[in-house]
Amino acid sequence: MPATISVPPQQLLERILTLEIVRVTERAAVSAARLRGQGNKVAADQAAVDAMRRELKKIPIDGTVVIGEGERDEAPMLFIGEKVGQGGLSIDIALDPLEGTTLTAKAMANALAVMAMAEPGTMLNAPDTYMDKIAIGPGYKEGLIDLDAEPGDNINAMARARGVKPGEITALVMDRPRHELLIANIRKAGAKVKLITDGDVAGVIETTDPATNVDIYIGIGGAPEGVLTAAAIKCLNGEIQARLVFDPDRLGVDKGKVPPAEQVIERLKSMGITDPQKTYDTDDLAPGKKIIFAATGVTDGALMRGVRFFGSGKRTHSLVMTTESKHIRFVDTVHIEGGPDTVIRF
Ligand code: VTB
Repeated sequence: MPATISVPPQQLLERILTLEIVRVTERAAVSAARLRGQGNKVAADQAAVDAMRRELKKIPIDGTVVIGEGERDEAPMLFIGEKVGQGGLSIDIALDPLEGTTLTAKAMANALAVMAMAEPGTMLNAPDTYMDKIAIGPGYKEGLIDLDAEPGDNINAMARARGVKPGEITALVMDRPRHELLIANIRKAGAKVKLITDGDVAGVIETTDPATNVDIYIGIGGAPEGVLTAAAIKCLNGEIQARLVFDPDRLGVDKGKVPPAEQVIERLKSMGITDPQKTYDTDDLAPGKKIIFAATGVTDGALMRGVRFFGSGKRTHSLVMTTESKHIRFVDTVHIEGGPDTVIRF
């Protein structure tokens, strides 16, 4: 009798999709990585999108993109509402085929291909606007940080909780004019500021890894990235608080640079968000009990190595984790090209 493997349906998500999701982020990362350092972020993004879409077709899911490359009209592929997969288990998908297009175009650290899957209706349908965020790793009591508190108060709370002086706390912030005061206030409290030019999904995840020395993430980044980050933070037992931002003054940009507030508010309503000022916590952003998060490094980063190309193939480094099993897997894959006689060296 041939052996059969049966997986109870309630474990399908974790057992089968954990590897499938990595195949998808790996493919996107490899395609984007081929265009590293060429100064063309649009081409790198497109390559990642095409690869992710091709790979998603092979997965046994009835998937709906809830966080994607934008609206159907503006994004030809992987737009919000797009159906993906071969058919099967109903799943919502949040994705960013290339988180850090500029980082990739400039061959700078921390570009990722990212994806999260969850049961239908269990990830916030966030619009393509901005989000004020504060996040920390696991092990702290709830309510330690507060999105509305002064940066110094959050730093002091972290320092007390860790039993160290504020000078030993490092906050990660995106280097933007809108954060000038924030950065000054964090430094005034005595803490260190690590600045990143882009890529706050990787930035927030850094807070969960003691090896990075990053304790807290603070600042305004993308809203879709906020949901992806919440999915990751939830798998890691960390905490994120966030609120949508679309006021040009707060973003430090000229009016005209972002859609008018009325337009954003209408759009929020159509997505089911009636209170634009709401403060979201991790469970509001990613309420799912079954979430899988995966990311593959495109360029080298604090958490993962970027794609390495060698004579007969390439090697990728990914992170995959779920809310269910609390396993954090780093997947190191060697992809061999060529036939059975290929000399495998990596
Ligand atoms: C944010 C951030 C992303 O782009 O969306 C940023 O969340 C864009 O911010 O991680 P600006 O408009 O201020 O440049 C990333 O850094 C990369 O997609």
